[in-house]
Amino acid sequence: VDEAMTAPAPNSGVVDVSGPDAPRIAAIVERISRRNVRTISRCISAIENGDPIAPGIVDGLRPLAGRATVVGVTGIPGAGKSTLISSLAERIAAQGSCPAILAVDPTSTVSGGALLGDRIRNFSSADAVFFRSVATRGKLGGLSRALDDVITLLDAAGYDSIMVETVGTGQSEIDVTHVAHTTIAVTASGLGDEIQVMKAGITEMADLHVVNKADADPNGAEITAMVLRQRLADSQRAAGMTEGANPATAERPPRWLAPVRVISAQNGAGIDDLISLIKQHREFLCATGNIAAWRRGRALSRYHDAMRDALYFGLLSNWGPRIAQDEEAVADGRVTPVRAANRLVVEALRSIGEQKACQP
Ligand SMILES: Nc1nc2c(ncn2[C@@H]2O[C@H](COP(=O)(O)OP(=O)(O)OP(=O)(O)O)[C@@H](O)[C@H]2O)c(=O)[nH]1
Ligand SMILES: [Mg+2]
Repeated sequence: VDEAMTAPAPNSGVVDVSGPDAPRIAAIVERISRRNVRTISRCISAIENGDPIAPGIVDGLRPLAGRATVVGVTGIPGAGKSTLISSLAERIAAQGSCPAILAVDPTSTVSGGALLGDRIRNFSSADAVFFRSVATRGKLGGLSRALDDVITLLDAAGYDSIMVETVGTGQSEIDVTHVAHTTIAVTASGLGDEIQVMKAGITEMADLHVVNKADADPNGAEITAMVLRQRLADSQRAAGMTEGANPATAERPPRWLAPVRVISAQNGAGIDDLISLIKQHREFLCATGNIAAWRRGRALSRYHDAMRDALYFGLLSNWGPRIAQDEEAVADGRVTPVRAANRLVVEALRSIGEQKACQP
């Protein structure tokens, strides 16, 4: 199977999951379902590299996935995200669950893994925790699609608690809210928090807020928590005014009021409480039907991504010489990029239509 993973990609450009590639994919899926860590790692690399076989494997794993709780942890650099995730993972593993940790690095195109490694290896239950940092080679669709697929893979492999750390700058925290059931925003006392908190767009998107490092500065942490609670109350009031009640029942849809907790990731204060809040939030999502909507949305967005990929790779492999011509014309400025691309797609689709019309 490992040879299968490294075999050259087939010429079609798109892996045919129900055709000749099926046995190869089935074998890999089987090994992942038995939680073969080596195969899991290679498969994550295949996803990162945009290997054409990866989407087919992930599709094969999809029926096995759907049990994991996915927790996104975001926040300003140095707030203690990694330390918090380590504490959570250690506690969750001790309770008999099987955690996996992903560190997302939007700035790096090389997968490192060193970020969390040292800390996690200190665990008594180290083998139970899978960790990995995820980057992309910038080939395909970027980090959010890779992250979505890696999560499906780990879920199918039986990791029931998947935690994703992202740096709270740029696009990455937006991505994590799309793949996570619960997003935790971490801030800390002594980091110029008030201002940082105000600036961060994540404030309104997070489901749980923690103010970390309470051990080092208990008063500072309480003050930061107060500012945060005030800010959340203000934005919830503003949202309540625009959010329409159902005129038939005069009922507003149930809302989750994001709790704010003061913790110490380092000495473990507040970690058990946080684990129970994560469970409560998941129960809320199930009870309100939000989780079903979230699942549908995730599947649909993956469908549209896959359609885009299939079209793109199909064109690359079947229209090579024509694309080479277009590339030269675009580079020389004889035709504009968008016009060239549109013309190609229209012609390719028309030719598929004509082939179909010829068939009985
Ligand atoms: N006193 C104290 N220090 C902490 C606590 N949590 C984390 N730290 C320290 O804060 C520093 C940053 O912690 P990390 O967990 O690496 O923070 P991070 O948010 O993952 O940082 P980046 O990944 O670089 O954005 C480290 O030196 C930690 O030891 C805590 O609860 N109390
Ligand atoms: Mg970190």
